[in-house]
Amino acid sequence: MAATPDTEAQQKPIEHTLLFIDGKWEESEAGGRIPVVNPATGEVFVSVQEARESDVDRAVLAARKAFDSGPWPRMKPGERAQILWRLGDLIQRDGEELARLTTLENGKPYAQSQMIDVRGSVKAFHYFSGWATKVTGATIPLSTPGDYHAFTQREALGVCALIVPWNYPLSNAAWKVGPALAAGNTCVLKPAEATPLSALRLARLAIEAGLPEGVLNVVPGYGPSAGAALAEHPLVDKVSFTGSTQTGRAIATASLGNFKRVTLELGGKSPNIVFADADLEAASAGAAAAIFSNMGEQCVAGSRLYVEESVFDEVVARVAAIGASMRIGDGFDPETQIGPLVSKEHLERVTGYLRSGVEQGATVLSGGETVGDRGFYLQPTVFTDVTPDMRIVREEIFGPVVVATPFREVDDLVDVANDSPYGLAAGVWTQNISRAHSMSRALRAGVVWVNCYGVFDPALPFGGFKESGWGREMGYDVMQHYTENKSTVIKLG
Ligand code: TXE
Repeated sequence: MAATPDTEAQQKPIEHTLLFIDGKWEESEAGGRIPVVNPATGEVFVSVQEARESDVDRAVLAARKAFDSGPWPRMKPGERAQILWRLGDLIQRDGEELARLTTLENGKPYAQSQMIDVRGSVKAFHYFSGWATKVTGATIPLSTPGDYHAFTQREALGVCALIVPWNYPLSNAAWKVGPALAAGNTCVLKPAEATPLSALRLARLAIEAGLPEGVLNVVPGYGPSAGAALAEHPLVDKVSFTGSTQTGRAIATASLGNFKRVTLELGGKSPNIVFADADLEAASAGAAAAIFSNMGEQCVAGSRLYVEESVFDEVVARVAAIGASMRIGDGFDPETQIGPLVSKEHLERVTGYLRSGVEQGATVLSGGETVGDRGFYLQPTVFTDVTPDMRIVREEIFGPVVVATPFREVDDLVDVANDSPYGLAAGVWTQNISRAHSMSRALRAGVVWVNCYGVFDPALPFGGFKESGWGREMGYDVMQHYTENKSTVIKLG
């Protein structure tokens, strides 16, 4: 494991640790604090104010006021577009600081914080800035007797509660804040308790970009208190959530009180399928990246690897070798390829899966051990000799752990690949174009990547089939989830 580099990045002060409500930095009413742990060291390096129910209430009231009587929903779409574009520019300007905060709170390699989290957020705000001026309705020819002019228009929903997880703390926020604001909504963003810092920094940039007060509020807090208070709040019109399927279910239930609009981006157990005719070097590298990048803490992780029997040993050996060669270490060490898992609890959850795999008879082909005695490091791990009933095959592990299975018949393979309560993503590696299309059709997943994996774009709809969620993020699809469709009928003559 790489040595921990100097602690300059840790020692620079953290500027924003208060709640952001109604355009102001506020103390929590109950005075609670959330300790923020650096996953690379296991040490608390700062604490932020903890929002409880009364703070969430203040934030929702601010967002309500900003929606009901503030300038934002009434502003010309072009002006909203300019502010969102500027916010994207400011994220780019402060990219180094945002990447530092992301690596400090999440642990991922700094270069990945820059390339994926920060750049992804810039792209999201720039892209959604464009939608502010392009959400339109239609004119509808009626067959009703009489003469009418009928048309639809898409209107903002109101107050959106945006509840995000810790694996991509900044870009997950951007994926929600961007479209919500482009449509003219106001928001309350609740970052995950482990990763509040980049979201608070985003709030500061929002003021600088010219967002009116109350339009974006940021309330770090715990799920069962602050998160649940948002999901239940009668003045919230919509919840957009990314996180576990279990919490998604709780949010859907809690939101029923006033029938909030709900979109959910939940877990996955995505199949990644390698046919013998694939470019095996590219497929093996792609399969390794699909599960080991971001420490496997990705909803789309290619966590079930299916390889055609004739090339199984070769591909799996290559994936294991890539995993074994990855440099594990502190995310601030430029040589690090795989950082720590996000928290002690999460490391324990993942190692619990490793134990269950061994107990249920699977073979650890490579990895399988924690690393070092400080921080939350785990080796990239490949399991073979797995059976479909094992917990490591059925449940989302959310760590750098892949289960590999050989296949012979394509029909059986499709059944096995689809045999999951999840349906978020899938990968297919083949040079046969007809097979690529037929697999894409047969796989029950929100996105199918062929000869690539994990390709995201703000223009590309993203979301899950089955228990992987409700609705879509990105693209025009998401704009529909942040607007209501209103029909107007005018009698003529
Ligand atoms: O998730 P939670 P956790 C999966 C992954 C991981 C597991 C648990 O398998 O191992 O979830 O992680 C807020 N009402 N994913 O416990 O609980 C919480 O504060 C309202 C997949 O961290 O789903 C945080 O902001 N909100 C995933 C957010 O929900 C509540 C990303 C996510 O936390 C709440 C993360 C409640 N009752 C984990 N309880 C993905 N799809 O990418 C918690 N929260």
